[in-house]
Amino acid sequence: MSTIEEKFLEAFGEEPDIVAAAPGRVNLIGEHIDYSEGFVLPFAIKDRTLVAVRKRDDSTVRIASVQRRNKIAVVDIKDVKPGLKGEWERYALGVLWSMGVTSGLDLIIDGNVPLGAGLSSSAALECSVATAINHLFDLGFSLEELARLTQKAENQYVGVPCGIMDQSVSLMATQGFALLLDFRDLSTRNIPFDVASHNLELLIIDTQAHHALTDGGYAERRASCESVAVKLGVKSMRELTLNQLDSEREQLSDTEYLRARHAVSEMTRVLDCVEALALGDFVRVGQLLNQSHASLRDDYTVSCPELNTAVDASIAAGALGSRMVGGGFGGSAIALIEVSKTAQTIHAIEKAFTEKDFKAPRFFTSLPSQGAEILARR
Ligand code: GAF
Repeated sequence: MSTIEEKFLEAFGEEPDIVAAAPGRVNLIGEHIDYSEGFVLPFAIKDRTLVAVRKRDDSTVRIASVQRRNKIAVVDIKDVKPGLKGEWERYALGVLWSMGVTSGLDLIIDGNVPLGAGLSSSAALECSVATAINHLFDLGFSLEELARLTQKAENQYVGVPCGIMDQSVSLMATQGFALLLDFRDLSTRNIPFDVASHNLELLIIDTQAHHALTDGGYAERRASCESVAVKLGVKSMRELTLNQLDSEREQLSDTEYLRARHAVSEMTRVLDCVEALALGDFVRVGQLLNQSHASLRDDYTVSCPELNTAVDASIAAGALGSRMVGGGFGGSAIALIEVSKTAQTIHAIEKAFTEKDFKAPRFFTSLPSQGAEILARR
């Protein structure tokens, strides 16, 4: 297999100035609370997106993708603003826009983060480009600033109303650790996540059910949390307790109450999970994963039949815990399982999917991996 430098040379006839990489992620726990100033506990997966970039002397931007047979998108950097039509390359162009790039570039993208599986292939793409550009032009943005700029690209340029979790972990993760992120101030803490030495593994189940944050369900959940905050006179769900929510319930619609109950209870589960990990209590971690899934399914209603089937089948096959991850409405679930039960869990999930006539799921596993980095520079 040729290197990304060779692929760049093939596409553009010259060598790149810089090569960067950024990973996808799974979120162990803390779902749909990044936009409510909550805590989350994701880790970077081993699959990542690579980008090779070269400066040009004019204002042309050319972007090729190995996965799309080197189809090259060509635009003038002066035209790169929200509203410009395009396809996948908008994720890269949005980052150039949010970082204020004004000169021409050639870029080639190559990656193996599964697309549409809820494993943040878009954040991996954005963060690889942001990392390369930051170093190529010596812009000196901190990781926190890069997280905000890549989120801005996705919100304002691509038009997806995502929070900032995926970009943050793709940029800031450290190998061997899950990343506790506090969205009040974007502060972080590395939490050792060593499943292997407990003979456990985290199975990632891509349900292959459609997942798109642009479909409206995601924005609707965000809006519910915002309206609860306004009605109860707080800045975000972070300031609420379950007691307070119960005592002020009559001010909220039933749906708002349930959405807020998920957000408030999920924040507690994240902190409980950090505590359980510190004690090496994976049985407790499993219980918290199960509770998180039930809350996302019943209170936040962002699950779907395929995700529920994957979770139920994992638990029936002996998983310590299982839950949907990411935005929901499709995408992936995770199951915390004993390594010796991997084959039987996979078999049980496949069987349940066949019985329900669902598309066959795909399985992955990953240890916590390294966040974005520069791989080469000339
Ligand atoms: C998606 C979003 F992009 C994240 O910001 C986060 O809200 C997640 O859904 C749900 O936890 O991945």
